[in-house]
Amino acid sequence: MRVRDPQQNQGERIGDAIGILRYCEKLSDQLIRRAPPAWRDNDGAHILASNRNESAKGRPAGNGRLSALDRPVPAGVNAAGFGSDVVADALRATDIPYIALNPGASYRGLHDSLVNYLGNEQPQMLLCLHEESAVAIAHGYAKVTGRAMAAAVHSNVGLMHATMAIFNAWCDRMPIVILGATGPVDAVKRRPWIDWIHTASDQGALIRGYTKWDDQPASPIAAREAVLRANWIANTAPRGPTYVNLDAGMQESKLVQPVEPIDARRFMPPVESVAPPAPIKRAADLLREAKNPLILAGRVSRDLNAWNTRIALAERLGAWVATDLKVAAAFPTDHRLHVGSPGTIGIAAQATDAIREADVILSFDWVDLTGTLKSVLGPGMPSARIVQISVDHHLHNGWSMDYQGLPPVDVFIDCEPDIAVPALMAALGAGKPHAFTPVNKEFPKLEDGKLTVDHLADALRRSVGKRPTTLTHVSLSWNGASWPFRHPLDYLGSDGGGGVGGGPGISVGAALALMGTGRLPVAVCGDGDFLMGVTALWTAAHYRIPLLIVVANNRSFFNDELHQERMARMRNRPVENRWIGQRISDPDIDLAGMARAQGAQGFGPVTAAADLEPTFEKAIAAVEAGAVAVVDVRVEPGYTAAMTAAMTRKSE
Ligand SMILES: Cc1ncc(C[n+]2csc(CCOP(=O)(O)OP(=O)(O)O)c2C)c(N)n1
Ligand SMILES: [Mg+2]
Repeated sequence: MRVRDPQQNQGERIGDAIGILRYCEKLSDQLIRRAPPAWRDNDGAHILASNRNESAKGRPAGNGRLSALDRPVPAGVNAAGFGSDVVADALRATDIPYIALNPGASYRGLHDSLVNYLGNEQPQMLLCLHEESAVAIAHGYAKVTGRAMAAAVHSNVGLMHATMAIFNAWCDRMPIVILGATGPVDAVKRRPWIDWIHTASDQGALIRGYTKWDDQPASPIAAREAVLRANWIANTAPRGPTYVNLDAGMQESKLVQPVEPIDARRFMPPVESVAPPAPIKRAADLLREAKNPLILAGRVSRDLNAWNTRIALAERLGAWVATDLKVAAAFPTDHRLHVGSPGTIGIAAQATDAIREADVILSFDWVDLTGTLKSVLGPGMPSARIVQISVDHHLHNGWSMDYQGLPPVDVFIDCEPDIAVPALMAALGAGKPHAFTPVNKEFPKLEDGKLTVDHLADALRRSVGKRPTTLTHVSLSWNGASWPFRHPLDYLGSDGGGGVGGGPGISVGAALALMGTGRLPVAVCGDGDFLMGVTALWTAAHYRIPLLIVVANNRSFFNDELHQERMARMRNRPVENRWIGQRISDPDIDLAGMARAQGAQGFGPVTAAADLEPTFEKAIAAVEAGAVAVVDVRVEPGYTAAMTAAMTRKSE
């Protein structure tokens, strides 16, 4: 017998098993017959094309360079023999190329199936040093592809480690299929002590408030269905993480009879939503008459066509457009219609004016519409008519308030913005497009003799030059004015849930998805963020995933220094104590050394602005040669004025 090879055609596959084995093989054939076509082309167009509900072209598949790593010796297993083999087959049927994991005995059955039954291919394991980075990597992968990757975590404790990353992905509306496990549900089968502490009667309760769906299937057939459903639900808008908890007893049980084959595709039908015609017409009527329309461009896809249609709509309407660093690039930030520059917290002054003056506000699933309107207009009813395009309400639950305040809305369009925008264009009908040309927006002024985050950004931008670059993450100190976004993959948004420590893992996952696209993945992390998630680097180094991480190292959890300053001012206490319990110095941490220790290349600390460009150039060369590179830049503490003002507001 030969080990199954997912790349072989059905006809070529070996079928020398007999009897029951042959029957099981048929099942597996059904499940894996869709050997994914090459996902990538040279210019990366695969991820620019619509990446949902599409033909197999848009589907992610494994990367050739990675699949040469961690090869198992052939195990000679050709047929599903155990419960976990059926789960593995189902996972392969989803076309998910990778499963990021930290191991655990609770899923040793599945682990064996992935290695010795599937041959560690499709999905290929990505070993992680912490469950938080396993989930963050899947999160970052989804940010680029729009599709779920898998992550596997150990029972109870592994899931506990993973929770913050799951919450981040949930708030970011990113799909992930998470597989977990529990000690045998049947107490008779539990080993003393360890199986008991790692069994919970309702493990899913740990994460039910911030996952779309979870299940604990009791049989291999039920587990197969659960995996397919988890993938289907995670990838259907509004997207989010799902969780399947695999009973160790079920995984390790021998199949007593063959499992009936199914056509897995029929259990994951593409959910195609359409723009509702009546609200689209009402919105078009409002927008046609608007004197000062404003678009708040929030959660949208990485699709280039959709990006171009958004630009066409804004130009057709002559509408101002605001964007947000909490989410990925939604509109060219140096387009003349783009107001101000995007921020994570707080709105640029120009965007504030546009909100005040707007008579119609068109929201493309803006993350916090209520909060944004209130922060500018105060608590009263806004006089502008409001059109909200969103499917987010389908996800809201009573546990997490990440849905934000309930906005006043005049026309509600219940579909994704990508679908509504072309329909709006059609409903608006012919009209003279407003002729606008891109403008040169000013970059932040750099203060002599200092090394600030603006200096870092300026030198990084120059060093990157014309290379297509994806900012996979930015620090809280980042100034949106320092880096224009001109393409949907130029920026991937923030961590979603405000969970510090997500930056490195998310960036590794994004870099994985960008491999082979010709794009340079660059993360800018705060030192606090970097230190909390730093072991994600080892996974990138081991799997040869090129990535540049620049640490905006102010040697502090500086965000909270501002909060302590605020407290001190409000209470008339000494402001100079704000650093205590915040500063990460004495000793200063050797961040480049932490990178080198994990097989990455470390540069710095850079302490003079003049050294930035030469150092970045070396680091970029290393990344282009396939390395993970980290540059430690010692920046002065400080945030943008808008961010500082929004953060330190009086809260009574
Ligand atoms: C898991 C987690 N712990 C704590 C916080 C509170 N917090 C918000 S920002 C921040 C500081 C982050 O430090 P760093 O990444 O260095 O960015 P800086 O503010 O220094 O620019 C902290 C501790 C959080 N959001 N998430
Ligand atoms: Mg810091």
